[in-house]
Amino acid sequence: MGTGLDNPARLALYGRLDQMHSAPLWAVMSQLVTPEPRPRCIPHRWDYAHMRGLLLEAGELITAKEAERRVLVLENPGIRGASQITQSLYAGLQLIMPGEVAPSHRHAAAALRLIIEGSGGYTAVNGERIPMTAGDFIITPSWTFHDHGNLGDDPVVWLDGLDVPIVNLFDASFAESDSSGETQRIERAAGDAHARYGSGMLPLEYVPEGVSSPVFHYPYARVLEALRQIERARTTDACHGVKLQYANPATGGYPMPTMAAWMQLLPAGFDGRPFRSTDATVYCVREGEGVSIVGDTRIEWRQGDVFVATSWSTTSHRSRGDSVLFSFSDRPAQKALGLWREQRLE
Ligand code: 1HN
Repeated sequence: MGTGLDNPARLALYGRLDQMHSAPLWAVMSQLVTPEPRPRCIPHRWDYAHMRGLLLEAGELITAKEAERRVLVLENPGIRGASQITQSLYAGLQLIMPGEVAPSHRHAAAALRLIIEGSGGYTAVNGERIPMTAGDFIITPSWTFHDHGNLGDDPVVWLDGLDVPIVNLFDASFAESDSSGETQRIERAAGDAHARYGSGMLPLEYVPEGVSSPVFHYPYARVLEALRQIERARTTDACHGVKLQYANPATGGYPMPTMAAWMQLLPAGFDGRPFRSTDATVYCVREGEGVSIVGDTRIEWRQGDVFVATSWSTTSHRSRGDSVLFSFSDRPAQKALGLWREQRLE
């Protein structure tokens, strides 16, 4: 469609519209309303071995306390400077050294964490101290106080995922430090929530008012056991292998309103069929190695690597040995807004 940029009378009008903080829709409409997603983000992989070296270097130069959070932001190469890994999500790699403390604070943005390495780390969420073990999935729902520490002898590293770009899209950001101190007083034993919800029972006092899971900690050992059990009992999905979704045990729904997360097992030699969905997805390789094809990009991955598949780009996964992939996306937000679509291309 001609937009009239070659027409002097039209151009003159556009100039006067511009002075009035106005613009002709017909000149921009095809950019606003595309026939299908046209992400500015691109598929990309962050090599863990390389990023780990940089993270440890940062560990020598700045303390967790001074930084508040010592994190290397994973910036999508298509939108550098935006502190975003996708159009709607933030991701980063966080390091906490033995004896360090990352002080307690809270914010409107919700966070999830996948522990990559180290033991002896903990995060306290709303008065509950959660031990961090490699592979564990931990959530920090919106406006919950959280602080981190490392009581062990080794560096602890994890992947952070936050819905910061969604919060900022709505101009709904609030944040504050914890006036009661740097480290939360522990009010509930770790595992309290598991004792209540892991049984499949609901506590009598349970009131289904929260929008987020009352369980903040999903230990890896249990997830791996479940994946293995399902692998033995059923055929694997042609696109996704054996894939489990982290759930709010009180509702069966997503753990948080904006973000979903999964762990999937790709058995040795898995050669997945292609699929695509509107939720750009961040993967972190928990175990093994393989190759994913995302659109025209071939991504070779191994343990610790983080890679991102963009919205609506045809994706397929292949695994050499047994592999385990963690992933997260904004699927619950898209579903709540009636926007989410997926397609299997078998
Ligand atoms: C945050 O609070 C943490 O608590 C990590 O560990 C990353 C990125 C943006 C904003 C807040 C944390 C963050 C963050």
